[in-house]
Amino acid sequence: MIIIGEKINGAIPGVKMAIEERDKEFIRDLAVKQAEAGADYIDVCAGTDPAIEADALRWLIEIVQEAVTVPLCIDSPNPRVIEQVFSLAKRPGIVNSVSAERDKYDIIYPLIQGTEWQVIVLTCDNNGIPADVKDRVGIAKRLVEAAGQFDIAPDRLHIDPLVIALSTDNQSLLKFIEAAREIKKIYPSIKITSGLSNISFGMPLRRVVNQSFLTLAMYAGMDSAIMDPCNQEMMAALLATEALLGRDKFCRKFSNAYRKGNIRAKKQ
Ligand code: THG
Repeated sequence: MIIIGEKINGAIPGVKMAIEERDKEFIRDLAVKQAEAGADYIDVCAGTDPAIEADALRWLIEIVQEAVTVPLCIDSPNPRVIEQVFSLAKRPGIVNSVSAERDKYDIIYPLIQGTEWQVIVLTCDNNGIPADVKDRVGIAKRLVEAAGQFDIAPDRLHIDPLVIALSTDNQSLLKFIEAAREIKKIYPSIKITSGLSNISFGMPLRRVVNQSFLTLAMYAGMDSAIMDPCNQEMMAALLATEALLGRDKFCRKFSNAYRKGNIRAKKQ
């Protein structure tokens, strides 16, 4: 599993305040902790105020790169902002994200053409997330074909089929799985990604629901997750699932993470 650490996000109140106060230590600490916990990429999202977003993102990117060598996942709904900060990145990472809104991929695809950058592709358009699996697969196809025009191969794409809250659609996970399988059937080398917390919106015991989602989604072929790597129970579930799926020889990764104190369960 590819782990994209989600903790540096201006939507989280503590991070929002740290950005406003330009509290370097707070951000550095989040970068270091996520790297130590096993993040493969560090998501940086400044929040949505367009007036300050680019400046804040520049500041975040500099701090993260000073603190760790883990590559970035640059997270903004505004492709013009991504364009402005892109050249600051010292090593290829992931752009988060494009969707079927043409003005987005028209900017992002040329930006990463001829590089090793990857990109997250949301299967939504101006009308939002389609309820229907067929429509989501259709959007994915359109965006993969468009990427091909810029020599961006499917193995550089993470398709995010955008999970709807289970409390609004009781078929939500089943649709996610069906979309993932359909898309992988067409493009076997493509990656499927997802955030882990949308599924449980409006439910109690969200962590349990998120964890169960992770396990089932991994079994269905999810390759990467935008998640909190410092959540030791979630990481335990992730590594246990990897081992159970035969991807952890002699359960070495699981044992090492336990020894390092990176994973735990509430009660043994
Ligand atoms: N898909 C894509 N990008 C995304 C999302 C997605 N970016 C934003 C979001 N969804 C993922 N990021 C977050 C960031 C923080 C939290 C949830 C999603 C959050 N964090 C809690 C905190 O830090 O306080 C802790 C959560 C925990 O312990 O598990 O709530 O879906 N492409």
